[in-house]
Amino acid sequence: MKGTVYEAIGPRCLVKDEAGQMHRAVVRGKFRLHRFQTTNPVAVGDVVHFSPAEKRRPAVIQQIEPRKTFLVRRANKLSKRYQIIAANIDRLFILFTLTAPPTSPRFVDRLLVTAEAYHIEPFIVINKTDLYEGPLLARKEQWRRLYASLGYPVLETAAIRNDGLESLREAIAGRTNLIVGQSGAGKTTILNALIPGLDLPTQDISHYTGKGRHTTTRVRMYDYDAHTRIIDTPGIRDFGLVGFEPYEISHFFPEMRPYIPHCRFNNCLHNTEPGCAVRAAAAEGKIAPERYESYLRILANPY
Ligand SMILES: Nc1nc2c(ncn2[C@@H]2O[C@H](COP(=O)(O)OP(=O)(O)O)[C@@H](O)[C@H]2O)c(=O)[nH]1
Ligand SMILES: [Mg+2]
Ligand SMILES: [Zn+2]
Repeated sequence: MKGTVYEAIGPRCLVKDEAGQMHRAVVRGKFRLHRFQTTNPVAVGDVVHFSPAEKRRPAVIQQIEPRKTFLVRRANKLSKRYQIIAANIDRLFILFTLTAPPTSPRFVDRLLVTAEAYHIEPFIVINKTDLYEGPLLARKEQWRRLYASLGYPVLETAAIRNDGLESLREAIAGRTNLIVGQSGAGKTTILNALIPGLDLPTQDISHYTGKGRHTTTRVRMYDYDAHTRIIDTPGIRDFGLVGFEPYEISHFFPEMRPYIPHCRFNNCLHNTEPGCAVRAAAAEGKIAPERYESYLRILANPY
């Protein structure tokens, strides 16, 4: 039988078959799908082939289809192994708030780069628009213009008042979507507003402890409608860039691409190299200083 993984904890997972029936299933043996080592054999979003349960035996996963896209993070700080967080994601919705809490633009850029690297379509969702007045409203406009100028769709929502949800509904339709944002940005509020009856508790525990980055988290996929799915990643703040060389990172900044061929060295890191066209463009204001700053930080620390 064929199905899609909705929840995965180690080798155990919940699989929905093509008729909509849920199955508890286990993975036996090893599947190697990537150049790097992974800690989890199956991930939410995986398309799998399995043999159905028999008497006392659970369903067994026999094959995992190659992942069209995936997101990873390092299993822990020192590890060379990686955890696949979710697979076959079409769109990444990055929540951005200017207050309560202010979202770090570095965080947003890291996620945009990850989306570019793994061929997932990113959307910026500016949430809590009900709170923006005066200088905050002006800053919100600046960020909106910057992200739009890079070619990213920007949506604006006040999830608490159900404002702007229509454009969000249109953007998720027919796809597998993942919503990510800093703790407190309104991820859960948006999920609850989109899916009536879901009733997830708002305010992550991680919000209070400041932890939760590498703690056990339950990634779970929810059906929005028959063709649309939303993946929740509670406690996961950001993802790692795995499988890329340092000189490749600038290619994930769309505004840098036109300048890269004009650098003196073709493996230029756009840092201190002489004859760097990207650094020159940043100095001339053709690349936003905030974005160049994010680039240097990601270069120094890709995780
Ligand atoms: N003012 C305002 N508050 C919001 C909005 N969306 C969410 N919140 C509040 O922000 C807090 C954190 O929301 P939550 O959904 O738990 O954030 P999460 O940590 O990203 O899942 C809660 O108190 C929500 O009621 C919004 O659009 N406007
Ligand atoms: Mg939450
Ligand atoms: Zn350069």
